[in-house]
Amino acid sequence: MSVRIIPGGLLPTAVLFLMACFRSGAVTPQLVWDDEFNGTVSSGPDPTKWNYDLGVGDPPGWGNNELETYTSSRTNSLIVADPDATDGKALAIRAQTAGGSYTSARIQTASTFTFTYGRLEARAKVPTGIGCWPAFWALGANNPTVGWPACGEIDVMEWVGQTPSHIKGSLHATGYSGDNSLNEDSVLPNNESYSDAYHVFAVDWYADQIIFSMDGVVYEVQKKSGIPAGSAWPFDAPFFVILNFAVGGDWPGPPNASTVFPQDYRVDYVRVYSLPEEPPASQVWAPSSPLNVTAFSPAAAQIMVSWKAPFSTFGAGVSGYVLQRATDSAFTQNVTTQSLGAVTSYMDTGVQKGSTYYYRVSAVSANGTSDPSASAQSAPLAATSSSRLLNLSARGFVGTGANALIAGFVVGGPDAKTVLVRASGPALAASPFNVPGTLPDPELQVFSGSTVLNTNEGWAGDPQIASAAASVSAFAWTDPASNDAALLMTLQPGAYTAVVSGVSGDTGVSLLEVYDVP
Ligand SMILES: [Ca+2]
Repeated sequence: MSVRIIPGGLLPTAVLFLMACFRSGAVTPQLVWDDEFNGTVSSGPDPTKWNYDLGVGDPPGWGNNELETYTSSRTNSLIVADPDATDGKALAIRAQTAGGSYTSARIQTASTFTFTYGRLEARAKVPTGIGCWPAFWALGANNPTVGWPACGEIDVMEWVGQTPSHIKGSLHATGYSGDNSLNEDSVLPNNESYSDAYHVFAVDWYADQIIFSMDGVVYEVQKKSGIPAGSAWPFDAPFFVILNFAVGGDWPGPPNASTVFPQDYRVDYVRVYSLPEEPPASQVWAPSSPLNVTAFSPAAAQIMVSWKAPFSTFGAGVSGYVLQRATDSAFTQNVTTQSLGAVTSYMDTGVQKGSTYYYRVSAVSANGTSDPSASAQSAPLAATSSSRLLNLSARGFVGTGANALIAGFVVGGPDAKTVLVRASGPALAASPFNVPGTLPDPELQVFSGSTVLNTNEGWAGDPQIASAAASVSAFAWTDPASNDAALLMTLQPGAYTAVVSGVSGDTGVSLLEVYDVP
C-alpha cells in the first residue's frame, strides 16, 4: 500500500544470516534474535539493536506524503512500564503534535541485524485515532543499491485509524507494489479495535511462501508460485526489521479534530526465530516447553510441583498444562497424566512415602501441545503421627511486671499434647543445687494469645505432677510445702506463652521448664 523510502547509505555493517533453510530435524521455531523492550524505564531502545531513521525523508513524507518528523528524542521513543506487557515493560513509539506539526519515531536494524527466512513476530498494541499509521515491517537489505520495490518489503502489520478492526499484511516487490501489493486483512470480530489490546503479529517466511498470522491464527498465505506473471520474488535475501509510527500520509489521511495526541504505539517485544524448511501441516506452532519445573514435599503425602509459563506461545495463548508423573526419569513406569487449567503449580496428594516421583509439564494452546519440560523429582516426606517438643528451659532473674520471665513454645503435630510446665525457685535453693538468691515464691501462668489458660502458685506435692516429672526425667521436687509452681496441661496444637513472675513483689533467680509428656 505504500512507497517506502529509506535514507541512502544504510549498508549493513554487521550482518547475521540465518541459515534456517538449511536446518534439518528442527521441528519447532528456535529463537535467534529478540528485543523484549524491558530495559530501564524512560531509556531509549537498545542502540546495539536499533538505529533511528530521522527527519522527514527524501522526498519529504517518506514517499507517502506523511506528516511526521522522526526524532531520536525520549519524547518520541522510550521504554515504559506497562502491566499488559508480558514482562511489564514495552517500547512506546509516541507521536506528539505541537503547532500543527507532528513528531514520532522510526527505528530499524539495517546495520545491526538482518536475516533470511524465519519467523518475524511482534506483540504490539496500536494507538487510536484518525491519521495514525503504526507499522511492523521488514525491508530488503539491498534497498540502498537496488531501490524500492526491487528490494522487497514484508509488511507484517500495518494499521490505520479509519479501520480500527483491521490490520493488513502485505508483500511489495517489482510487479506488485504500492496499491497493487499482495495483501490480506486480519479483521477482529464485533467491531473490536486493535487499539484495545495487545496482539501477536507474525510472518513465517519460508523459501517458497510467507504465512501471515495474528494471535496464532493464519489469515494470509503468499506463495512464490502465485505471484503475478513477470513479477519478482526478492524474498530470498537478507531483510532488516522496522518499527515506525507515521502520522497522516496517502493511506490514512491526516489526523482530524477527534484525534488525540500524544498517542502511543506499544511494542512488547520483537522476536525472530529460525524455522524448519517447511511449515507443519497446521501452519501454526504449539507453545515452547514450560520452564523452571520444581518439585518438593512440604508435608507428608504431598508434593508441590510448580513451573513457569513458556517463553514462546507463537500468538496462541496457553490455555492449560498437561502434568505427567512417573516413578522413573524416563517416564515409563507408573505414569499418570493430568490435564490442568492455566495454572503454574499443582499439589499432588496421591503420593506415597518410599517412592521417588518425577514430574514434567507440557503447555497447551489452541495450536497444539508443547514438548514436555525438563523433569523435576521429589520424594514425599514420611508421615508422622505427631511431633514432640522435647524440652524448653530458661533461667533468669525474675521479678514482677516487666521483670517477668517469658518464654514461648509450640505444640506441633496433629494432636493435643500433655505438657508439664514448671517454675522452680525454692527447689533451686535446696540441695543439691544450693543456688543463692532464688525467687522465693514463683507464680506460673500459661497463655494462649492474651488469654490466661492456667495459673499456679505452688505445686503442693501434686502426685500427678511428680509422676509427669519423673516420666520426662526432670529433676525431682521433694518438698510438698515448697512454693515452686507447676502445671500439667493438655494443649491443642498451637502457640503458647509461659510467664514466671514473683507473687508479692519478690525477686530472684527462677528456672522455667516446659516438657512434652509422653
Ligand atoms: Ca516487553
